[in-house]
Amino acid sequence: MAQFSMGKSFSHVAPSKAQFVAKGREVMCGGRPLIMGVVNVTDDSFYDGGRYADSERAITHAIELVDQGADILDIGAESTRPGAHPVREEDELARVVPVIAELARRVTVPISVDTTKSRVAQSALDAGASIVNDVSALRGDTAMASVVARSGAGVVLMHMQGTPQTMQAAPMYGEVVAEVMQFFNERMQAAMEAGIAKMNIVLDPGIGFGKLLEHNLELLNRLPELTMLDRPLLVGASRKAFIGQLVGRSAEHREWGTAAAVALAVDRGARILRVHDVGIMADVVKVAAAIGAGSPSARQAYHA
Ligand code: HH2
Repeated sequence: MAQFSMGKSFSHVAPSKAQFVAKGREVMCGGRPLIMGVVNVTDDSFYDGGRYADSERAITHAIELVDQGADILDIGAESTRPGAHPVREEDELARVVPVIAELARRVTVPISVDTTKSRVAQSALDAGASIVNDVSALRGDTAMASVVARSGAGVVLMHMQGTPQTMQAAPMYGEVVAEVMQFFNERMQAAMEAGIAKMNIVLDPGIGFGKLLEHNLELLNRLPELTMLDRPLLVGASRKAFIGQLVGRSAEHREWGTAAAVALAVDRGARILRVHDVGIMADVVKVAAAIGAGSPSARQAYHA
């Protein structure tokens, strides 16, 4: 059994009222946490690889997710699962841009592109996306920061130790929460120096990205400490391997484990939940957020 160095217990977290803006549109400012629905236009994603690799199916699925309650759609064409093979830029463009262009005509929710490549991000933004979800936090492509800055897009800066090819080989931290916090500080600074406004930034501890079970649990447990930077926190725990390690089930059967992670992440201050199962998790978020809003300090912030 792993030894967990769980953090201190926390007093209830008041919902953040940090504003998140993408291409001039307010995506969030207080209120209940948002659901980001995952659409993988890939054949090798760890859970749904191959299901929506075809653009028609990806579009239909994305529209279903909006009907089920997605507040944001996250469209990606390159798997980041441990050991995934990089996708060539031309292939990523060909998969993701037509899907985003069609969705931009058919849905009103903000569209995010899950990519580390600046040309893919630029084309996705031109096609109607308004958020760049960059799991490399602007480190993968030197032109990414200026693409985001010029467009005024929202950007997700995610923590990852290593790269998807290497990250699960031997993740190591002295103090995982402090290291993620320091990373957030550095990447926010770099983003702002490149001309990205603070209100365009969302931070993400990168559950499963170069982390062992105990690191993922400690980050989720101590999420309130990561809210100190006054930026909305995104958490992507959906069906990930750490849940499988706890419940002994394949990715197909991790929805209940995901529900527990989503509920507790909401209670600890997560503001955007990136999930595959939008319908179920929308209910989980509503109930968890409403219970959280029952404490006096939270109620004040929630209803302000
Ligand atoms: N997780 C995945 C992909 N992108 N982006 C952010 N910001 N946070 C995450 O936790 C995150 C992410 C992995 O999930 P999925 O997209 O379903 O799998 P794959 O990378 O295999 O396509």
